[in-house]
Amino acid sequence: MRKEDLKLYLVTDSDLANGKPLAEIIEAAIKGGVSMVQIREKNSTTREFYELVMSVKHILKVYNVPLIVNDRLDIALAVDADGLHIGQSDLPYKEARKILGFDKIIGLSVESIEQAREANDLDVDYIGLSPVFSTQTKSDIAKPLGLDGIKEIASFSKHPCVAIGGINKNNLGSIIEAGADGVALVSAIISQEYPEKAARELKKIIDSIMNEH
Ligand code: TZP
Ligand code: MG
Repeated sequence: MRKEDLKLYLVTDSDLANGKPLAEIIEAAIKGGVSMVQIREKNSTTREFYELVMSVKHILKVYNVPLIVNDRLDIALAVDADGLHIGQSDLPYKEARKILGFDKIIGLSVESIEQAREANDLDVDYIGLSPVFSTQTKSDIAKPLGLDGIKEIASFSKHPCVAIGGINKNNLGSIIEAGADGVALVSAIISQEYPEKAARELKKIIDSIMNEH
């Protein structure tokens, strides 16, 4: 996996798509600069989740953007996704790696400094720092890590770090300044009327800050 792929990471939630097909939003977002996409569905049946991933897979292929499946190793395998994203209550990382092999990307969410330290002993491809700020999008979130948490984790983590939770155009710059390699967002792209424009605006901020350093 290329660290640059984490720069602007779109995580989906079809409940927030205002009825628009996810494939349409994803294509627009990629045109605007999204560099990686995670399909995350918490209110779908297995079949719906599978069909949704199949319906967006070709778009990601055309644009050469990695496709990551949230939590569901079986679906990641079935659709031959580029990777899997797991959290602290999902299948243990080592089991997921055993089944997926080293050709696939595995990302792991960490919700504390301690968990980020533990992740240094795992050969995950990236860690998700979750959440950086509070958010309406996910209900069962841990205590926000804040910018200080991001700074601290980025200073010792041997893995690329992507921050998630409550990120928008107004606070995104501060997260990159704190040392994150990228930002993962749901509502700041998915629920926007013009996802391409939204993604372009976010990407511009990231690039301007990364180019300064
Ligand atoms: N994990 C931690 S916070 C979150 C997830 C999936 C939701 C982020 O959504 P938003 O709309 O970008 O705050
Ligand atoms: Mg999970």
